[in-house]
Amino acid sequence: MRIENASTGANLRNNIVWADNGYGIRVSADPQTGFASDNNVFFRGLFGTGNVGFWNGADRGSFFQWRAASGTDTDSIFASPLFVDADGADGVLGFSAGVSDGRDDDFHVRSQTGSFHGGSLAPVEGLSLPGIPGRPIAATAVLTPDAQQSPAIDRGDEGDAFALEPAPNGGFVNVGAYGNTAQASLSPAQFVIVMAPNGGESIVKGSAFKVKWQSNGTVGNADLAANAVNAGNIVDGSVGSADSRERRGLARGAAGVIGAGPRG
Ligand SMILES: [Ca+2]
Ligand SMILES: [Ca+2]
Ligand SMILES: [Ca+2]
Repeated sequence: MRIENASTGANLRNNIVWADNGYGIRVSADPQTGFASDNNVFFRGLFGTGNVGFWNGADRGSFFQWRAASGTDTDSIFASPLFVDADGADGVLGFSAGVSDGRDDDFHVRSQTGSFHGGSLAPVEGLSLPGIPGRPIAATAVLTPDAQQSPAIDRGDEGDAFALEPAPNGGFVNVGAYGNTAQASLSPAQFVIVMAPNGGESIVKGSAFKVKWQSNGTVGNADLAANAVNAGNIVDGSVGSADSRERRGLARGAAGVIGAGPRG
């Protein structure tokens, strides 16, 4: 994504941003006014030269560099979105002249509850004859449970619409192209997703910070636990009610990882 030409107020939410080369988000210096970005899933391949972002005239290669420089994406993560099959059965990503029109590329995200393999929101070309194009037809979607669970499911902004997603939709919009559509991947009956902090943040010792999660299907309070890499605990006040999705922690150690789950 390129933000440029003195545009203001750009707000990027609920996107899967995968850049093996070039930039995931490239913000030139003049349009930073009002720029906002959050609830995204970033990724890049191991062997690419891609940068997560470009900010203030410099490459921000890693997600942590991007987040620290831009001050955005506190509720975003860096993880494989676990597409069903991004390059499809033929192993070719996108259109390849004379080989494939790219319809086999499947950007639904994997769900153990089920995802819509092979479906598409746009029509594809039906049976054609030499010189005679086929009619537009709908690709057939087959609801299929996957072995893995994509981190994009229910990670979207809590204020964004999700009602077009089929049940069970988790009560939150999915990140990616199929969020809030009839082909959104299905949610588990019960889940807790820790939105922030989710690893890699720098938090000044003694300062307060926000612990935020999104959950559905849980009853009662949530238990928050902290595992400090260095000495000391990272969270003070570990219990919040289930419908309060934000609590404040107090940083005591130098670094740590927050986990949360429904109270057993
Ligand atoms: Ca393909
Ligand atoms: Ca493939
Ligand atoms: Ca959802």
